[in-house]
Amino acid sequence: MLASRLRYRGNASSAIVLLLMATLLTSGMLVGKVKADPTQIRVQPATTQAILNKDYIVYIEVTNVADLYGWQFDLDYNKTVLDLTSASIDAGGLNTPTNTFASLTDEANGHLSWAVVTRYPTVTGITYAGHAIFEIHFTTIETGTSALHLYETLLSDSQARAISHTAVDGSITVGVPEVESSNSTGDTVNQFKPDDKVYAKGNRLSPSSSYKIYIVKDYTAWTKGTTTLDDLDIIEGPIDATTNTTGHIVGQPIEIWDRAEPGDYDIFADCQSAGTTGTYDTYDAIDNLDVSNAGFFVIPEYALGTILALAMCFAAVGIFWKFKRRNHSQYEIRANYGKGS
Ligand SMILES: [Ca+2]
Ligand SMILES: [Ca+2]
Repeated sequence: MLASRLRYRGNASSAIVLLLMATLLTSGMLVGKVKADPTQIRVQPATTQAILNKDYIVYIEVTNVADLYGWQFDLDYNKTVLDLTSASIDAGGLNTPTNTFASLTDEANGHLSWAVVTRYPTVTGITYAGHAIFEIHFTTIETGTSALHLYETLLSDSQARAISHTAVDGSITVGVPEVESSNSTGDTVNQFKPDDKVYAKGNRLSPSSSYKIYIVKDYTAWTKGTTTLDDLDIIEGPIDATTNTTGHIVGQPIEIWDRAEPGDYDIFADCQSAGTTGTYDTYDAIDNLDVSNAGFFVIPEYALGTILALAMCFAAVGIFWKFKRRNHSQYEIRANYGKGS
């Protein structure tokens, strides 16, 4: 009796829930909440932090699409930053067989234009949450940012109707190669004492490459493509170094000077695997701006003592003036108060 009543009540609550759901569905409340993700044609990954002289792949991806029968896009990239090495259709983005109607790769203008459609009428459209339809391989050849701009995009269904979508651009940013003075544990140091050992570490250098590293007297006119070893007063080097796949110096920090001498210096890392050897160019790194327009300096201890003494003198003078001004203003207040009464 109790069991059947419970069952009855259970059935009743189920019925109520169903009724509520039906009401919500017809009123559009539930339907409204289950928002379909937008259909996109997009660059993936959207942003890439890159180093010079390395290969990168970006995909053109279509997301949340139903009955996709054909696609089309144009893409612009910066040809001074990126060298296009290949462009190809990815399998699985459309039902096969397919016809390719446009396959333009215009490297002179940094431009791609492709259009592909499933071959009528043998197969139908394809539905998926996300799939790469295309892949592009670039080699990075200059520092800076290249937009990857998608436009003239078209997605169509098996009835030859346009599928509403948004196009999402991407970009590749190529960082500037760096070399930096450091101590033996790799901490950046820009001020050394005579006889100190000077070390160097690198970042975003051309990967899997050989470099020659020089310590030169502080040079203030570094100009890419113009400055050569002839312009520089070489103090130490060349020190041979190699880089790993991520653009760091193998075994860094590496010792570049076993006994530092007083002076202001720059570090020049000249890539031997790309660019022009002996000339400062985009594949090279310089350390030249950390302190007083030099990459590092070596200062005798007596000079350090002088600087400290001078700093203390200035501090003492500052305190004296502050004290004097405060006394003066107190005197003025007293004087004014005296006048007022
Ligand atoms: Ca060079
Ligand atoms: Ca430095």
